[in-house]
Amino acid sequence: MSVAIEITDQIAVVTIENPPVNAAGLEVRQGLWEAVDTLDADPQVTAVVLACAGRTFVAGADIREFGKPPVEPHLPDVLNKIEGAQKPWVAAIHGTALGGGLELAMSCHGRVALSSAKMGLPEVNLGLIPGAGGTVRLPRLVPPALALTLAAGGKPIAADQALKAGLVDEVVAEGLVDAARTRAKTQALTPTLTRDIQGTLDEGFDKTETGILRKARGQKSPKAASKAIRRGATMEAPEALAAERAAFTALKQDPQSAALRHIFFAERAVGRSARTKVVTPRALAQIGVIGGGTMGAGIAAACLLAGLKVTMVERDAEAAQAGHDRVAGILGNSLKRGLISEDKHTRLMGNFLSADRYDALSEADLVIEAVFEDMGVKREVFAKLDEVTRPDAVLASNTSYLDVNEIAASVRDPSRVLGLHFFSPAHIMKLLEIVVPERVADDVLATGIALGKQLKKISVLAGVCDGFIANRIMSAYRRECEYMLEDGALPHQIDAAMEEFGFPMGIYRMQDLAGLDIAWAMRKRQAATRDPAQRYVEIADKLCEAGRFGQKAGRGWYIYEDGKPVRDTEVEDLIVAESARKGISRQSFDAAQIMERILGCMQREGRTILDEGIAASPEDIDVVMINAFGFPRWHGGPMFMAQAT
Ligand code: T1G
Ligand code: NAD
Repeated sequence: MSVAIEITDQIAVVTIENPPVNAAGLEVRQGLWEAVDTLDADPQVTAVVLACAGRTFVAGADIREFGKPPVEPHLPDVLNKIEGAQKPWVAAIHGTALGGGLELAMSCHGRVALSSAKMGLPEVNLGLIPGAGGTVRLPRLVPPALALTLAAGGKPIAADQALKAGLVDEVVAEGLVDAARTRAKTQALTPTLTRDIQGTLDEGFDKTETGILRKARGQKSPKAASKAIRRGATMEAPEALAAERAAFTALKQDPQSAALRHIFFAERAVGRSARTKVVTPRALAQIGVIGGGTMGAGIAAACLLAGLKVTMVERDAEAAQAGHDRVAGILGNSLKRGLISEDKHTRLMGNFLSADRYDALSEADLVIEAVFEDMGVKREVFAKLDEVTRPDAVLASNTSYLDVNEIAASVRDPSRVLGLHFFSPAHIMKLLEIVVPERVADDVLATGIALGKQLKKISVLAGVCDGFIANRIMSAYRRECEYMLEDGALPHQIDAAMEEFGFPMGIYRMQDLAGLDIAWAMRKRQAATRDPAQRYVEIADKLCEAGRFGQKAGRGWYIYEDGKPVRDTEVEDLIVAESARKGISRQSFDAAQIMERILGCMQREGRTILDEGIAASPEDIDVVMINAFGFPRWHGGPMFMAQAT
């Protein structure tokens, strides 16, 4: 770690080097504090450039320090010292200037950014608000509504947007430090805090705030950030700074921030295996995808968007064309939404081939099977792949529930088979369960992990069992909810309790959206081997027998009137009748009782999964539940909640 100073032509360049993201840890703060004194005292120095080594400008305060007592110099004090320096400081921004990093840049007197740079205030994603003057300096550089979007929305903006808004003074395509040196020579010594507010808290501000707070659901920090920006844009700077610090300190103690910091690090800790530390992954340039249905198309699109070449193989020419069109639709949508440029779209489609012959896979490095959820079909597909693919090609199944060991047994060399369980839609959902069969080779496992990284997924390793981690826990709490229906609750009460807890959608709305027939088919498949001693609720089967397959059928757990779910007395009468048929006297449930039973069930199943070695750590389970089913991040996950109580 270092804060180095190099002086040429009376301009000092202060360079922070604190890999991997130049977090503003204690040594960085000390180095900057001393640099201000040193350079103020040096008569040879007329101005200062603040730059960072490595891949990015300061990406924030060092989050790892938050659990410990704060040590001086505190970041706000360092930033005030820079702002009060006797010589102008110009920040040279590249990479991602985030949180305390952007606050640091705003305490400088000028800012130059590389055109590829991004900047933002993501503290709300950690349950915090900016704590080093960001909510007071920002409205003095950009219009308050944009300041609100940055501080309460938590998403970064690009350099050109920052330039337009006044957050940076100049954007260059290259020669960042030289441009900053040139600007420093004439930079005015105007402290940001003395600048005028860049606009009023007008109707646009209120509309922006309403939109952001609606999305916040149960999370506290967006509202706190909005209040802080209001103060920053209306109060005298000293009072606003003091209020910001108080609000930041309070949030840092709040359980929501502890939960969000837990999941921040958990998502970066998962997807690693001691077995793959010293092995080299196999090649990953040519991907094969078998099946161009919902998942196959999504997986193919995800691989194409990551720059990989993809050959899709379907049953026949017609299905191959249908699969091709699904992929073209996904990439066309990305183009329409401006996520990819025209020429990138052309290039990606040029990397894609859809065929109805398996020998099109003779050069594939890794093939992902996404055909019907039927062991017979999958075994046939793998037997064909065994014939046509290179012996070193990795073979993966996207199965949701089936035994990957059994699938691996369909090929001569099972060590090249693993599970890669994507979630729908596969090109959007970040979670990837990497299912580890008994005989998989270390470098095959490493190849699966490498693919997850290349697709920018959050990968979690799972052992082989029915449903791996996500669907196994989902099956458990789906059962628990059905027990509650028989015991006295109604679908809308359970959904309301889950949504009040912070889930984007209750379990019955979710089932209606996904379709009840998939789970029905699975229950019928499992019927023969179901433990007769286990309580079984027939309500969902009865809905399916009545053709109530969910929103696509216009009715499921709810009736759908112009797309909106409405309670259905027919369903509620059916539920009451089932309780009576089972001799259960129905009881009432409040939201707390409902969530207690759901969380308790998730935690019990999670502990069993850990005991069986299906998941490596409680963090793996929290990461899965948050990224597969929208478990509210600000609660940290079911296992985090269990250890917090
Ligand atoms: N502090 C400590 N470690 C950090 C860190 C941080 N701020 N940001 C990243 N890391 C680690 C991360 O754990 C991982 O470690 C490695 O760096 C690479 O990260 C006062 C109080 C910058 C966009 O919220 O968004 O400033 O796993 O895998 O995908 O108002 O990291 O390698 O051991 O994510 O290229 C505000 C959080 C803090 C930014 C890079 N700042 N970081 O993404 O790499 S609060 C943030 C990110 C604050 C002030 C307040 C991303 C990234 P390891 P990575 P990446
Ligand atoms: P789907 O029915 O939409 O697509 C399956 C495709 O496989 C069809 O296009 C079919 O033509 C093709 N196919 C069947 N037999 C084939 C063969 N022998 N060779 C080539 N192509 C063949 O199914 P889906 O929803 O995409 O699911 C595919 C797999 O992914 C299943 O194992 C499923 O459990 C799993 N999965 C599904 C989801 C989901 O939400 N749909 C999520 C995760 C995993």
